Amino acid sequence: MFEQDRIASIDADHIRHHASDLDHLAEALDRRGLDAAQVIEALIAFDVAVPSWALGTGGTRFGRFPGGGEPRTTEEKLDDIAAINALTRANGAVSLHVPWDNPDDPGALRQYGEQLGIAFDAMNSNTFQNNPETTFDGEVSYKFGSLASTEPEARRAAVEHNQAVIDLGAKLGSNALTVWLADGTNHPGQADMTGQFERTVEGLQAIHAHLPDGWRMFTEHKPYEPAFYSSVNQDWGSSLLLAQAAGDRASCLVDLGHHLPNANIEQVVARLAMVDRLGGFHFNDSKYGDDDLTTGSIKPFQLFLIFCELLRAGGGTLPPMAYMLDQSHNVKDPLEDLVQSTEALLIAYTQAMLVDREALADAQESNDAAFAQQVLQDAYRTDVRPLLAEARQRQGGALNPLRSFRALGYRQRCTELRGNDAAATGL
Ligand code: PSV
Ligand code: MN
Repeated sequence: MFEQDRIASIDADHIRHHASDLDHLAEALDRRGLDAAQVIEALIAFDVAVPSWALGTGGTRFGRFPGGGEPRTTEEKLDDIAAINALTRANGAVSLHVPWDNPDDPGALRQYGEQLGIAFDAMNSNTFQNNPETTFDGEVSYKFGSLASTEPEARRAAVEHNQAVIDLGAKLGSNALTVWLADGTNHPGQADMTGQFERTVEGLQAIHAHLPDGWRMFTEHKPYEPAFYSSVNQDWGSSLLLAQAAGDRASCLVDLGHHLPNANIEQVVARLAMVDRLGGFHFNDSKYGDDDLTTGSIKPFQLFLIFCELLRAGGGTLPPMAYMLDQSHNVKDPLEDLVQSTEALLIAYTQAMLVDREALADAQESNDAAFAQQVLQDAYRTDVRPLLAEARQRQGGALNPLRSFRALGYRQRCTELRGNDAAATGL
């Protein structure tokens, strides 16, 4: 991967300015009664998993413009994650999607991950596409749904696929399964919506019963696409009902793009955390729908407010759950986009740590809306980037991961090695 002294030599010209920016910020925080050292420690502990399906160029149904040097195998996907993790020190895990990733030798892949310092986060099943193994080469189809299907063979295939994904994950050292279903309808009257939901509950219960000790499962909701009239798991209410019915180790996963326009996502987060059924996140950003854009690039204030709710739920610390990215990179280099998203997450998290939570609680208690807003804005308007840089530096990472990624020429080397036409599996 990258040699440590190369990362350090790129930063050598910038280290003096970084030190003075950090001193200045630490002093300002100190005046506000905040301890920069504590924030840096929390940042060092934070990690967000990279989705294996987002390491190649994405596309839309209108086309795809590959960028060159894309990973050809799951191993090469891990190489890419290890490359950015060497710089960000916050991407030490991968979230696999089966069968887009379907290792012949899970033990060897696990070992490969260990060598690179990459762990296996939540596994993702796929019953939104037929695949020869689980749908027996066309004998069974998910065209009219998977867990919700009226066809018993399709439901059985979907349950068995999810159970097989759990078995594979157990061999890799993962401990969670995310279930996102495309099940729904395109036309009013096409299906009995109650029947669909009841069948889905039955399937999720069978999958839940298969979880090994220490495993969790997540239900991921989404209002539309690919189903455009109704989705079985369309919002956080349905997701909560499904998780509660599935079993006590099931909770809800919130993908930031899976809400109808202008939904108050921070409130969704607060509600699910309150009933102890918030299991994890797929971070991304959106303008209109499930746009899968760079995290924090469109609504950074919303991201900050989500982290405020998470800290509220954790009594000042981030609750342990599955923090993952889920994006599609259509015009940017996927690795650069992931680096920028990771930075945006860390910024939002840091700003949330700077909120004077006592002052906010007092303002809320006394209905002082103006002061409550000021407390939030004091934190949100702080440029916290020197704290992030310091956290990375202390772990051997880069002061500025994007600058270093370009200077190290990783993409050029991948293109030489993998070619211009390599296409990663995934979206
Ligand atoms: C669906 O849009 C989703 O957000 C789910 O997490 C899928 O598993 C992923 O994208 C990839 O299709
Ligand atoms: Mn998702």
